Amino acid sequence: MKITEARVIVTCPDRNFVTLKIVTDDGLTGVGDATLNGRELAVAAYLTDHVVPLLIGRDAARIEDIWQYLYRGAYWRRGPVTMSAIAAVDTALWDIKGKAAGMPVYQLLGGRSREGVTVYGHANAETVDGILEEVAHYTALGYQAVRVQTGVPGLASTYGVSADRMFYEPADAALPTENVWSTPRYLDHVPGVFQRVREEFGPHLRLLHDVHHRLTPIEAARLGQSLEPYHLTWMEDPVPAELQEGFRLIRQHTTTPIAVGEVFNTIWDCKRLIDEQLIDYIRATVVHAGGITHLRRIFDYAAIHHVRSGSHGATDLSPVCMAAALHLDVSIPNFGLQEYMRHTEATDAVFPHTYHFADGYLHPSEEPGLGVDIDEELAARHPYRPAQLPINRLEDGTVHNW
Ligand code: EZ4
Ligand code: CO
Repeated sequence: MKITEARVIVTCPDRNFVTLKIVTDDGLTGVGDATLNGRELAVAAYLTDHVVPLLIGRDAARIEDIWQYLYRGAYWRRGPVTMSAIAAVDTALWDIKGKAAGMPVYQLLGGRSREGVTVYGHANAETVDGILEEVAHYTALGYQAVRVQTGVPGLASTYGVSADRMFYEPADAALPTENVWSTPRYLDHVPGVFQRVREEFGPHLRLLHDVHHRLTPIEAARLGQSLEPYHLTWMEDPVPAELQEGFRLIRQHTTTPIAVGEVFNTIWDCKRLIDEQLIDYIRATVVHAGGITHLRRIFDYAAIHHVRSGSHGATDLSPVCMAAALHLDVSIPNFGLQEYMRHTEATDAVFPHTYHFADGYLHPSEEPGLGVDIDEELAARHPYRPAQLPINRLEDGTVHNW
């Protein structure tokens, strides 16, 4: 089962995606997602120039060996570009192994640990009334968990809220748009929104909120305390996580559970957070954290520290990433929740897949491999368009975290 070819496909069916397709001499193919939102072409070049030439002639069955070869072999370890490239190779090789075995990938990971993958949707609106409508929309679709993002009075635009509610897309311009942020306005407004949502929907709906790295630890502690009466499932990315020790302070002050990890690339980014049980959910993804092989290593490490999974699932991760995530989600013992933002019709058409949503759960494909592919002819009709993520400034103009 030798690798004969690996193609890097860049396509923009409503947004940019980078996909790696590996072909073997016995005619099997596998796909892996390599999309790094706003920095797509860096990963495409890394793959084309530095990884694909190393793959040709290698045994596609040796997933772990190829992972180690690419990770250690680069010498320059870690980082989102390198780890997304390695992830794409790893994911494609798991796809090929599943096809060779005639089994869905989750069977190779130990088989099912649950009947379905509980997902959360995004209720986004400027006003509380708008949010109540959006939450009702998701509960009507069967969702058991909803992330609530709100506009903040006095701020023109806020992370997570956009005109097109179902297909929220932050990378909205060739050069970054600029938002204005005020922590005091935000901290004053958010608890009242959750009070209204709890009153309206009762105690059982699971509620989540994404702080998107904007607070300091003591500010996050205040937010966590003020949200305690509304029993959130998690408060996400309360502070930037470069300083893992910073989470100790939040933890000392609040019982609101904490989720973090969508920008993490390796187990080293979360080792202390997990060791010291400073978080409750680890949100790393297949694509940005080194593929199925490395993400499973992170989840296993989390499992022995009572930390559950909560993988990122925004629309900037392609259906290839989602397909792979579901095989992990359904098989690991410590699954928590899976984020599920729906892709647009154009994206779904380029990436035909057989995972599906029913009654608040996503179900992984039962086909051999991952159960997802890329239609290369259709992909070619959607050429790359430069698009970057916004930046954020405080009211006095200081650059802040977006
Ligand atoms: O801003 O994926 O939880 N989800 C998120 C996302 C991220 C985007 C960045 O590309 O925080 O909306
Ligand atoms: Co997030």
